[in-house]
Amino acid sequence: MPDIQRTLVLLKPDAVQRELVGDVLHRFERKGLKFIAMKLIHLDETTLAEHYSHHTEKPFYKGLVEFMMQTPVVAIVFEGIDVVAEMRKILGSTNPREADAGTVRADFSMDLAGNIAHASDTAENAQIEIDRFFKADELFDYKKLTDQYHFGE
Ligand code: 3AN
Repeated sequence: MPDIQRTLVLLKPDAVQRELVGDVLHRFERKGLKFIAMKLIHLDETTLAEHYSHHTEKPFYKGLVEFMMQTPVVAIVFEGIDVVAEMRKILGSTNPREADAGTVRADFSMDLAGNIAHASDTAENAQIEIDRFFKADELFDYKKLTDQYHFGE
């Protein structure tokens, strides 16, 4: 049985300001990834403290929070086979200057904070993050007609 997972992606303020939202979404679509929810959210300090709880003691935390509140972010839920790892592969390493060429972060960015997008690192964390940003009735269940070309039977 294929492992159908969900993952949470945030297209960050640098993607919004630099008008890269369409380009990045286009890459996800061309890969065959299926979005089941998408919306703009203006993040607040409480939500960011939860989302970046592993970074709250870091010297860059305050700057990261200010940066993440500059504009609304585009929050997206993707669903599909192995989508957690596939999404992180497409985005590349956290540091855009270390990311492999061809990844979103390598191709579109130079800065650690302004690295275009966040994606969940495990299926377990994805569920926590999806619950943080979406209500159950904002997630859609539909059949994508192109799945047969991307995934065979
Ligand atoms: P990822 O988003 O690839 O899972 P994390 O969770 O280590 O990476 O980092 C979360 C976010 O914190 C990154 N996307 C980046 O914007 C920011 N960040 C991480 N390390 C630094 C740093 N040394 N300086 C500034 N921002 C950082």
